[in-house]
Amino acid sequence: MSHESVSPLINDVKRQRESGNEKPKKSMAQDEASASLPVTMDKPVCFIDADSDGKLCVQQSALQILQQIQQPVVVVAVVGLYRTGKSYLMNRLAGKQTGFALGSTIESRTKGIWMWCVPHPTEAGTTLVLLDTVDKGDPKHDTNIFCLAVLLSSTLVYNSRGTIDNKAIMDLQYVTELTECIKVKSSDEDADDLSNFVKFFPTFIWAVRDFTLELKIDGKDVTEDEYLDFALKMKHGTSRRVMEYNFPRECIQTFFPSRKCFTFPFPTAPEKMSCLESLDSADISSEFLKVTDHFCKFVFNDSSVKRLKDEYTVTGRVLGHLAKTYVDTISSGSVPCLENAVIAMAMIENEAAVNVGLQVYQSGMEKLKVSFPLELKAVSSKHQDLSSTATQAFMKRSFRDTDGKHLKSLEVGSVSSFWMMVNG
Ligand SMILES: Nc1nc2c(ncn2[C@@H]2O[C@H](COP(=O)(O)OP(=O)(O)O)[C@@H](O)[C@H]2O)c(=O)[nH]1
Ligand SMILES: [Mg+2]
Repeated sequence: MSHESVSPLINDVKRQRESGNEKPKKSMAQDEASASLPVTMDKPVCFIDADSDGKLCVQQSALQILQQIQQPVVVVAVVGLYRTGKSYLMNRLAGKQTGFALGSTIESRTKGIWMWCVPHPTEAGTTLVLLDTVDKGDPKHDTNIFCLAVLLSSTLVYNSRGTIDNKAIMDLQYVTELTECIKVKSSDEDADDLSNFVKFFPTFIWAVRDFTLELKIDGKDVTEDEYLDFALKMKHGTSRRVMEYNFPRECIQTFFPSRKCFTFPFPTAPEKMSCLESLDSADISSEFLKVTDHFCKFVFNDSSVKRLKDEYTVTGRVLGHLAKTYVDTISSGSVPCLENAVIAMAMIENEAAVNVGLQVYQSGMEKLKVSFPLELKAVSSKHQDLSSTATQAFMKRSFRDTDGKHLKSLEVGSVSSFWMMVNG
C-alpha cells in the first residue's frame, strides 16, 4: 500500500484525535493509576449557576474538577425551601462542620447548585458527589434546578421543616411537573411510560427537620417510614379537592417508589441556633446527633453509584458531560431527554475510547521502532498483539458502540499507523 492510498485513513485518524477531548493524553498505566486516586476538594464550588439573564450555565471550573474524576460517583443532591438546614446537613455528609455556606452568606446567595466531591467514606474507589441547591423563589428557575437535581443524582434528599403536612407536600410541587420537564425518549410516537422514568430516578429521602411530634398514628407507635407513607396516603373520591390533594402524593409515590424518611429533632437550644456551625458536639442534642448519624450511614450504605440506561456507570467525568448536556438543553428552551443524553454521552466516551486505544497501539509501535530494521513478519506480529491490547483498552471505556462504528475507526487508525510505519 502506498502513502497516497493510506492518507485518507491518516486524515481519519487525525480527525478522530482532534475530535477527542483536549486533555493531555495519558498512557493506560497512568489512566489506571488515576482511576484509583480520589479527587479531594477542601471546599465546595459553584457547579450550576444562572447568568444575569437567568440562563443556567455549568461552571467551567467545576467541569475541570469532574474531568479528573475517573472513579464511579454516588451523587447525593438536596432540595427544599430556603433556610431549612439543607447546607448544614450536606456538610454533615461531607464529615465537616463547615463547607457549604449556611444562612445568608454571600456564597449561599448564588442561586443554583453547589458541588463538593469527597472520597466515599465507606466505598473505596468511589467518589461521593454532594450537590447542594439554592432556591431563588422563582418557580421556573427552581423547577429547573429541581429537575437537574433529579437527573444528576442517585439519591435525592428533600428537606423540610416541621411535620409532613399538606403544606410540606405542596412545597414539593415541582414533582408534579416532572413529566413535563423530563423526557425519557425523544420520539413522540413512543409516549413516555411512567415506569420508564422511575428506572432512572434517584432514591428519595425525606428529611424532616425540627420535628416535634411523637411518631404515632392513632395512638400506635410507627416508624419514620410509616409516618411518611401515612402522610402520602391518598383520599378516596373524585371531587376536585380530593384530586388536588391526591395529585402530588401520587406523583411522589410514582416517581419515587423507593422512599425513606428521617425525622430530626431541634439540634440545639434556640439561643445557640444562630452559631450552630461552630458548636461543639457537646452542645448539640444527642438525639439530633443520633438521627444525623443514622441518616449519614443510610446515605453511605444505601446510595448507589449513578447509572444511566443500559447500566452504564457514571464517573465524575461523565457526570460533568451529563450536567453540561442537560443544562445546555434546558437553556435552549428544550426538555432534557434521558435517551438523548445517553446518546451524547456515548458519542463523547466512544471518541475518547478510540483515542485511548490508538494511544496504546501507537506507543507500543514507537517502542518497537528502536529495534528497527525488523522483518515485516515481526512487525506484523507485533501489530496483531498491539491491536488486540488496543481493542481491550477501547472496550474498557467504550459504551453502547452497538454498530461497532467506533471500534472500526480504531482498527482503521491502527492499520494506518502500521502502514505509515512500514512505508517509513
Ligand atoms: N432550627 C434549625 N436550624 C437549623 C438546622 N440546621 C441548620 N440550621 C440553621 O438554619 C440556618 C439555615 O441553614 P442552612 O443550612 O443554610 O439552610 P439552607 O438554606 O436550607 O441551606 C443556619 O443558621 C443554620 O445554622 C436545624 O436542623 N434546625
Ligand atoms: Mg443552603
